[in-house]
Amino acid sequence: MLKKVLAGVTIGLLATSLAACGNSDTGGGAPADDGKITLGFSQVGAESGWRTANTESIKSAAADAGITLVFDDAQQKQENQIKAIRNFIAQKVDVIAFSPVVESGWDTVLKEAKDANIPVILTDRAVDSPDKTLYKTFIGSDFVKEGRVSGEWLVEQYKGKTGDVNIVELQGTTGSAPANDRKEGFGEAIKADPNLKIIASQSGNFTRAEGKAVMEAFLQAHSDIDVLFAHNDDMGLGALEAITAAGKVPGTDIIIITIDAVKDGMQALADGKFNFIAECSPLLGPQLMDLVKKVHAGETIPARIETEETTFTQEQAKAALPNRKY
Ligand code: GYE
Repeated sequence: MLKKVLAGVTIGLLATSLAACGNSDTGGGAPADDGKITLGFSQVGAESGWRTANTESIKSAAADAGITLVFDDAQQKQENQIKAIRNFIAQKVDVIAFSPVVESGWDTVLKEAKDANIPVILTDRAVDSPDKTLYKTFIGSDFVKEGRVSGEWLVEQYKGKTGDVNIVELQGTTGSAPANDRKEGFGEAIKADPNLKIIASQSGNFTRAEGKAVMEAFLQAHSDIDVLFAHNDDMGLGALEAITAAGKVPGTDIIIITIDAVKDGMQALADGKFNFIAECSPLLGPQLMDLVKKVHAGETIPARIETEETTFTQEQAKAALPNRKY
């Protein structure tokens, strides 16, 4: 029985290699496929305006580039992302890209992709794997810089003034690269003025609902909040509701700094409710598709590709708002 099966397998293999020979004679070379690249993309979720714009950018850029996209929404759960990546490996996609919800815990699944010879591109968020050969490149923002420019702006506002400045911080998703890095950059920058003190810091998971709930708790615990630093616009927008409900005027009684610069955030800034936004661009799709093609063709690419970004004051937001696409 076993012999028969083995014989069958051998014949099957022979037939395949003969077919492959035939292909190369006609200039085809590789095993038959439709010539299209299939990209498996595991998205974090749909937690913010930034994320929605990022998903749209990736989907439309894939369509424009003629790349077949297998898209998975992990709903902010690492276990879902690991499952999605394993599915991509089983489906034998050509390239895997993903935006890791948190930084740690990826080595095993990335090793599986590497063993299957499927290149991986990190999009938007980084991983802390010491083995840099587990992925081809990282494309996204310098989150430390975003935190730093936010802190530097604040230091400027209080230059020459005396008295404590009480800051509350709404952190992004616990353990995510943008939360870790923005906290670090901001914390470093405000060291320049010893009056600036973070009196409370908690995660609002990058969502409006959690931003609002955590800000309510901050306001109940502290009557003397001067500044809110929110790691994204959405948490800042949620916090606006809590601040207004507490009888305070956002942008005046409490200075508000956020990150992203999505349309709703820019509107709040132009309306005087926010005071400063550090931009983080979600429009990574076209660049990602370009990299997918290069990686698939075996071309060497830079290990890290950073997005160019700016910052906005209230006046700059008013000027930029009419042309804001997302
Ligand atoms: O700032 C936030 C989103 O990873 C840069 O994730 C991204 C962040 C973005 O939920 O709004």
